[in-house]
Amino acid sequence: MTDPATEIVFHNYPQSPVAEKVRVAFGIKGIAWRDVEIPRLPPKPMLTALTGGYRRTPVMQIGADIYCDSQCILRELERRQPKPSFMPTSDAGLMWCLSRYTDGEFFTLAVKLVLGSAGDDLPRDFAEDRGRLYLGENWAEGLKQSNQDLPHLVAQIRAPLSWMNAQLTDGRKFLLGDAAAAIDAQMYHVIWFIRGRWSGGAAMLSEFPELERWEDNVRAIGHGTSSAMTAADALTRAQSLEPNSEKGVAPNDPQGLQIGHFVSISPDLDGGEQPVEGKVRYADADTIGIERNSDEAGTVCVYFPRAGYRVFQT
Ligand SMILES: N[C@@H](CCC(=O)N[C@@H](CS)C(=O)NCC(=O)O)C(=O)O
Repeated sequence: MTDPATEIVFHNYPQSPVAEKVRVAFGIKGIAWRDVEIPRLPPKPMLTALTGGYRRTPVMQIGADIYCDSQCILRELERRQPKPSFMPTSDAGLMWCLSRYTDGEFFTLAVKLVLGSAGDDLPRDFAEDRGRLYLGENWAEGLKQSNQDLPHLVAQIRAPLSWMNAQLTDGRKFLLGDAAAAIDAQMYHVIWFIRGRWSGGAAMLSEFPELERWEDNVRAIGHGTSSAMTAADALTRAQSLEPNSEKGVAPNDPQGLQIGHFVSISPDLDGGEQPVEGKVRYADADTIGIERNSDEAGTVCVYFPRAGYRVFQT
């Protein structure tokens, strides 16, 4: 029987590219996980009860420990199950730096391309939600601009695709060699999104045969094994358990954080998102964990990456 305190519960929906990144990561490690399908649009009351307000996709839950953002999720998976490693070469530091590009600029370019080319075909509520999330307050203007800028956006995406194609011309199976790595999942999710959701995706990618071969290899990794779970069961699980993770703040915290400080955390960009509040339980250079209490979820610890998030002391 699987232990509810250690079982991986993954809150996601099938169309989410960022969730696809983590599903491939589950495949790399051969992980068994529980699949909680969340709504594509807010409100997501069962999810935000766990996270304290964070509404993006995906979120990973292990008992009463809640991991927000795929960066945080991958790091935690690597910590809990080091083998096979997400970092099969000795370049882990460089690979984490490179992932800030795949998850940041590269993903944003793909979002602009997909939203911009869909134009008026986007359902109104979806356009409003994703426009505000990714393009800021003036999202309607941003959508129009992306629509006019499509050839430029394609050029920005085509350049890194050509670099990856060149990297693969020696016949290697994955970007770093024979073993799949986190960077395969981190690059792949953007390409999966472009191929699946942009009408010109297949034609653009057909320019890059090595990349298409690599896509097949990543697809063949699969997603590990999953079985469905209801959001209500996931919430009950959090409520019935206590956070399990380490307590402590690493030396030299640049914001002077200490255990018990009351903070609020939000993505370091203007997506109009609700900050998450709680008391510091854990903080180091790359992760912060805050403890929260609520009737619905009991006591949980909610984790965010430090890179890309702003921590306010309240
Ligand atoms: N930095 C976040 C980005 C997550 C993200 O933007 N996910 C998209 C889905 S692919 C999202 O949340 N869209 C809005 C939603 O699902 O409500 C991560 O790496 O997890």
